[in-house]
Amino acid sequence: MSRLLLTGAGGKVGSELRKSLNGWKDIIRVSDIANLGEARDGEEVVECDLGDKDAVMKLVEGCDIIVHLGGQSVEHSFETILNANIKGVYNIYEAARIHGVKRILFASSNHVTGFHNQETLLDAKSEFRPDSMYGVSKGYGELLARYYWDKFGIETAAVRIGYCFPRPTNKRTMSIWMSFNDFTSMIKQVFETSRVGYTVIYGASNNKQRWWDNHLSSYIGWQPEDSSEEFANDSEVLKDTPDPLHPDTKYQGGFWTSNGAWEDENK
Ligand code: 15L
Repeated sequence: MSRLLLTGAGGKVGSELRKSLNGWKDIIRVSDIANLGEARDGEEVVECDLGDKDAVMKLVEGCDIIVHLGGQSVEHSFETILNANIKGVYNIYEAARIHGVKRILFASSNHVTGFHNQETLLDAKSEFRPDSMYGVSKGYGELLARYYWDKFGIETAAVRIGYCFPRPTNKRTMSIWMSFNDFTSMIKQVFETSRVGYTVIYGASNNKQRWWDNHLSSYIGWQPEDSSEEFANDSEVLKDTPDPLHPDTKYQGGFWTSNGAWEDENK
């Protein structure tokens, strides 16, 4: 009997993966802080606040592999990020250690490296240059995952997700778009390959304009099949004529780099 835990199953990406991963393992345990409704065939539903260590211990018990999407997925207050993305990711790894989970896919983000120029081709060794407290928290998650691999032998693929939505909406997201289909195939490949160790994968489809080079994780064997080119003539994309000198256009993190501190903007 194999059981996959999918955290963050109520989010935009999570709800797609909830469908596309159904039936891949005997049971998919779907979890979120939000109500996920009735369990579907092949599912167990667990409502869980990732910041609650006891609840996360119970959540992880009995699972073989984890796709950890859960947490705060955009910029927010430090307190919210602390609970969901700092305590939350620690609770997941600690529960994995206690319950013997051997491999995790951790949903990191392109905002870990958001202050790199759009002209710079990044790879898994590129320096952290977070553009938000959210990006900082994802960098923490990557470091924690690295630590749990070196010290406790728990394997992780940390995926710096670009823009995982139905379609790209502007020039920036044309470069960093990842289809749900490609994300699903990546997840399956990460858990079906013999060895992962600790690796960083940039999560983008086979787009024409690329900012990321995944050669350091090529041993995983993931080949994205979709491309943002099929949306190149969408009116939304065509009408996006960004000012090349504006920080939103200069940096990979786009408008995240020019936003002020969340605390100032939400007084
Ligand atoms: C992310 O990390 C967010 O979760 C997603 O909502 C998008 O904003 C994406 O980055 C992006 O960079 O556009």
